[in-house]
Amino acid sequence: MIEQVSEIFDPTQWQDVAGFDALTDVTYHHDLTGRIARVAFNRPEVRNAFRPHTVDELHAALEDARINPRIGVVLLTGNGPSPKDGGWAFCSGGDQRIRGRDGYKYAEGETASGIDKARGGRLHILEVQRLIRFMPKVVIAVIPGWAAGGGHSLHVVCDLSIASAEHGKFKQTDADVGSFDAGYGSAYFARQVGQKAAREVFFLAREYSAQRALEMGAINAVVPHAELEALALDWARTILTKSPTAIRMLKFAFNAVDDGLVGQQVFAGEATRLAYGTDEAVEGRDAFLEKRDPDWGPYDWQF
Ligand code: S0N
Repeated sequence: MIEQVSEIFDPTQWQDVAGFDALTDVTYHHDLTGRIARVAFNRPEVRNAFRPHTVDELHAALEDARINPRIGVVLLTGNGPSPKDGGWAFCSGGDQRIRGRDGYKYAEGETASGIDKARGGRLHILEVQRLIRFMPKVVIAVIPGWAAGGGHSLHVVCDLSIASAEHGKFKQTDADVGSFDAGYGSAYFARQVGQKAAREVFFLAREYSAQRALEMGAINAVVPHAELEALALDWARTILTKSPTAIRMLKFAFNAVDDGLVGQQVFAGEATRLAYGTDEAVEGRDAFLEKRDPDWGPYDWQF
């Protein structure tokens, strides 16, 4: 039996992932078919705030899920409740105790051995955002409690979001703490909920409920707390019945309109990959390798 990492985590549904047994700040599991990944913040005593080491682990687990061809859906969530006060969180953003003038620092005693100190000041949570955005798999934010600050931004960048009816709460504290996500966290959020609503969320920095988030179009579903992870698994299993190529092309199509030339590059890369699978492209390659002119005769100029 694997460890009960969160009160609403069902250990009978999950298995540990080889090579990830030394994680401290996140937990990482695969479902029993090896096709769904669950990555969870594991610092419930600070509402799952991330320090640089948390982000390193988060990135490593998500990257492992990205490159695993069996995995089709990733659930990103937060373990809980807090042993201090019973509070729940998805993620409360950057750990404010160790934020310096030039970014987030490894606090004394928190430096992971072997990690280059020069990496400590980077806002590398943005690399995690890009990993979620560009991985050709569906990432679902499973929100059991607070999504605040940079944690709010992470749910924004996920493909789908579902939240606990009882504990799911949202707040964009960036302007309260002199920090701001001027990228996906704000501008893309405005694409989701509209300019007026997004500006209200950031400029007033008030708490809003899961129900209000649903009404704004910021999330996809609100469910009883005890059913949250079961619903996430149900949605993941439904997605896994779909065509993987259709899902990846659709995700990149949804992204492309907001991602400029990078969005076009990602979508175009997939188009090229698909084209490589045609006889026509094989003829082009073979003609070069055989030092002859290509014979495009069999290939029509389709309309
Ligand atoms: C989440 C809040 C609203 C929960 O309130 P609640 O339930 O009343 O709990 P508290 O008593 O406040 O908290 C319980 C314990 O947890 C600690 N704690 C909570 N959040 C943090 C945190 N972020 N850092 C460190 N500790 C935290 C509390 O201190 C308390 O501990 P004890 O019991 O010891 O007192 C509420 O907690 C809250 O407002 N939290 C702060 C939210 C916040 O402002 N986060 C930072 C916002 N900024 C970022 O995240 C920047 C992120 C970033 O790196 C970035 C940079 C550039 C571009 C993009 C981003 C990006 O956004 O991704």
